[in-house]
Amino acid sequence: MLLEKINSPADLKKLPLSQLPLLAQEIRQRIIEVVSSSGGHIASSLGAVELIIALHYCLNAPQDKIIFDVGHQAYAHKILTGRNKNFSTLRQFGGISGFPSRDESEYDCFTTGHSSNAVSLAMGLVCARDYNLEQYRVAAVIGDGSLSGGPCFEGLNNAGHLKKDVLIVLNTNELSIAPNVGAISTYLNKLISLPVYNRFKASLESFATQRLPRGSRLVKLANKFEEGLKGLFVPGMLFEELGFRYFGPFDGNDVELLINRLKNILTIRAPLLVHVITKKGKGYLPSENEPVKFHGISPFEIETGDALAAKKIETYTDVFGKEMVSLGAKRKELVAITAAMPEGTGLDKFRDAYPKRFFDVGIAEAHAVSFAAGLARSGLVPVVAVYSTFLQRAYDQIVEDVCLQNLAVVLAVDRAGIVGEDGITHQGIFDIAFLRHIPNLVLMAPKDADEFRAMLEFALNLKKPVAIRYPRSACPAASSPIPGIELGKPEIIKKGKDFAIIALGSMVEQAAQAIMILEKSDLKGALINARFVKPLDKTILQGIAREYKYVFTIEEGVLDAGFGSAVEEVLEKTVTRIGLPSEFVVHGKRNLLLEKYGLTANGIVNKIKEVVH
Ligand SMILES: Cc1ncc(C[n+]2csc(CCOP(=O)(O)OP(=O)(O)O)c2C)c(N)n1
Repeated sequence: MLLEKINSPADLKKLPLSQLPLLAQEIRQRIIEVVSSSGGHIASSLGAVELIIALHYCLNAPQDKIIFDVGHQAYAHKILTGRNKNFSTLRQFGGISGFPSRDESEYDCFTTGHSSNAVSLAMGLVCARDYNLEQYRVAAVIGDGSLSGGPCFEGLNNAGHLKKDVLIVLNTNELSIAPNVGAISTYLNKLISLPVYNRFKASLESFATQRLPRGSRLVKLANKFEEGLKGLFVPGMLFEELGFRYFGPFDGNDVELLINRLKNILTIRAPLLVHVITKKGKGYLPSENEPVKFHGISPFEIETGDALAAKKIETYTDVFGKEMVSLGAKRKELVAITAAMPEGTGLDKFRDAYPKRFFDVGIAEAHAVSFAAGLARSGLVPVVAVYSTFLQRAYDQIVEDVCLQNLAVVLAVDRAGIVGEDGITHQGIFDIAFLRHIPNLVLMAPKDADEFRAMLEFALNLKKPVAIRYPRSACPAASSPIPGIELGKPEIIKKGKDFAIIALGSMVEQAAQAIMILEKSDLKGALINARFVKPLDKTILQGIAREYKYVFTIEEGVLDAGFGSAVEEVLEKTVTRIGLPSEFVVHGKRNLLLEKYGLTANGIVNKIKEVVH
């Protein structure tokens, strides 16, 4: 095994070029084996193996910096930079992170997970390097999906203007998670399929390889000639116009070719954009055939690619996806928006049922929210489904374009709370804190499927900005007959004597179990389902505070500026708040992390026993 001998890029460089395709195969095998049991971003990582080998072969990391946009494609980078042995702990608590992590390795310049920021990060490094008169190369690797995100264009715009030595590698595979959408994607496809340029390229290549002596200066000149001339052939030359020297498109799964090209290109010190085409899921048939399913996957059987998960449970996302379809049938004004996550958010069903009322705007959360404001301003009722962590990108648009205008936009905030294995960059734990202070916005959280459906209907009728947050978890099926939802009013599920718990959304079920456990120790608790974070019904809350000596709040989010704080503000007195500390929460199974932070029935029992005398 070649891989066994490689603990750093220096070891990699000891291998001759001719052995690198075999190494790529071994890395693929390792990725498939590990991800089949840990789950993870297999398709993107398989596609980028040769590209990562080539970059480490030609650059000198960690002195040279390589930044992976999102970072979900960087498994080969982890394997080549001393983490092969531990790679089997991928995404497990205490194990290797699924994304680049500064805590994990000096080869990871940034802890990443959100897309479209690599060019900006690179430009910051480059300017600091030049200011400090240091000498190293900086490379940013970005996918064609991530290129569609606004921050990437801001970075490119700045890079072309600064004219500094930086390498941007654009990895095109025609997919984001779902097939790419948007004008830029169409442009890139044109670029890679342009017949005149490709014919020219092919004839130049055969001239160089067949008529000229191998490795001669003339071959090198021919390469340079091709690189120089193609500007005349490639239409638009968007990147050249932006101030980059554009090279490609190259076959990004041909490691020898890539290294030869990169070596040449890296002799130039300028804003460089190297465009490679890779096959998402390369080398593992099930993921080549179904790259969308294999973008991010839970454990699977290697032979078939079938998921190992026992039985399918209905998640909050499933409930949302189905309910959007039935609401769509009743309401012609309902439209749905996703930022490149139709499957993840469950909106794929709405897309299939009502294609004209569905918008996938690409990885562009900020745009999605302003776009929704435009739709709402014209009388449509948009639902923007977005993961809590990615909604962070759209804070200003929520404030200015939706809430300030008091427009009827519904934000379906999925993955709110602990998301589990995707880890530190993906936990949806800040949304309560960054939403609950915005005027006009109503913020809710359902405890089960029936209530979720009722909340959606309520939100669509409200004609105001509404956010509904729900977790990445199984959704309890149904409540006893649901009392109608009234703005700001909680649901009193159970009366008690010794204490009261006001629980939010996903935590209602845990709180109910905790109360049952405590009854065995003769402690009788009341259970209140908050339903709303904002507004809160002051009279009802004050009544609860009068009736019970001990009041607890519980939420799946950070405590700072969270739901419990909101209750305290309304009551103007302190309660015992249970939730997450204000810290970044690492990767691990959701249940394990909930347990760690005391957000399980037992955790709640312990806390209540500590406080109630
Ligand atoms: C701000 C943000 N929105 C959404 C995502 C979710 N996401 C992760 S990877 C990805 C697709 C990236 O596509 P591309 O850059 O083409 O990489 P590929 O997976 O195709 O290699 C998306 C939408 C994210 N990581 N960050």
